[in-house]
Amino acid sequence: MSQSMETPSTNHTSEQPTLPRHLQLGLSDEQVIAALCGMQRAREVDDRLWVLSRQGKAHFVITSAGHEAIQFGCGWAIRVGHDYVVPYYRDMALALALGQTSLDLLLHAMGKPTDPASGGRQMFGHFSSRKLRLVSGSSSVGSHIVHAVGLALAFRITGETDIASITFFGEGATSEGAWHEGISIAGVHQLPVVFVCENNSYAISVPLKKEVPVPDVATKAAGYGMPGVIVDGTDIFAVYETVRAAMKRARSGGGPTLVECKTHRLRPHSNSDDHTKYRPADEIAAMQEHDPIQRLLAYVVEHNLMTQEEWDAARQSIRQEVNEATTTADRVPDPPLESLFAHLYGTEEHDA
Ligand SMILES: Cc1ncc(C[n+]2csc(CCOP(=O)(O)OP(=O)(O)O)c2C)c(N)n1
Ligand SMILES: [Mg+2]
Repeated sequence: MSQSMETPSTNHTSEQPTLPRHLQLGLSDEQVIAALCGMQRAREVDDRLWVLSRQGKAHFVITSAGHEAIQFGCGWAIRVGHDYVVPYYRDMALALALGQTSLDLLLHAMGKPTDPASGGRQMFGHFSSRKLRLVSGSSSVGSHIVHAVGLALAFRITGETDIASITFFGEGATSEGAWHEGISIAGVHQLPVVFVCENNSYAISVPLKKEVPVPDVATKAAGYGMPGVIVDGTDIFAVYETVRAAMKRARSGGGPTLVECKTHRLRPHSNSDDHTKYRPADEIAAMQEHDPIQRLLAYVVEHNLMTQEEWDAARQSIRQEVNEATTTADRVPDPPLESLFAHLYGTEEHDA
């Protein structure tokens, strides 16, 4: 190896060693470790849900595997309990990043009356918390975009400043009517809202080329009067840097931004799907190389934030926590039959 190749990485203008990426972004070692553990917790809950589905205990499973860096990177950029967050069904890791727990998610998945999202009323994936300003979405793809834009319009009408809403969706949603209607209004009024597209190249079995007419969703932004930015969605730091700037811009009256985070859906769309029927085996194998958890782990080990042994112990304790949460959630009695029509529009209780 030549002398020059052995020289440690330097900043050539000042000759100072280059600061690690997280310190450049103002993130502490502890924040990075917490995000890595949170992403692993999301993956562990995800794994558990597939098992519970096989056991007939979780009726619906929708995976966040492969999207964790996007959701935790955005979690850093959101002022929790202040900004409004309008997620979509794939945002389980985001719910954890904002402060929900493994138990909250398991109660939700198992339809228990103590489910904090909806008291067991909603299909899994409708994350919700008043305290976290996490707004329950609708199952109809793209329809929640108008909710996020409506919130931003409400801030404008009521004169609330230094606040933004942020909404999440897949690239398939950008072909829905509600998406166009919502993002148009945001552009027309330059509202304080950030649009985060989690582009995993598939809408269930439909590949990108058949659902989106352009290679990059971000280019659509130009037609709605806002900037569009493309980010590597497996790089938590790139996501944070971009979304932090977009949120700052929105909160300070600069208008909306469309951020496209490119990633991979590492698993089938849901427990009703088998992606081996439409994805080539080599594509499925190759995308495992782009696992965002492995990417952040490599960074953490490289910068001596954690040793491999510490990581192994952390993983063990996360699994233990998810095991305990599963047992706790499983022991909660199911809602009584008499409550079947509770909280439904048009019922006596609701009308009273
Ligand atoms: C209006 C509407 N059409 C179809 C569906 C069925 N559906 C649920 S998720 C989904 C795929 C959406 O893909 P994308 O927006 O790329 O998000 P991803 O699931 O890939 O994260 C479809 C077609 C639906 N829920 N609502
Ligand atoms: Mg998609």
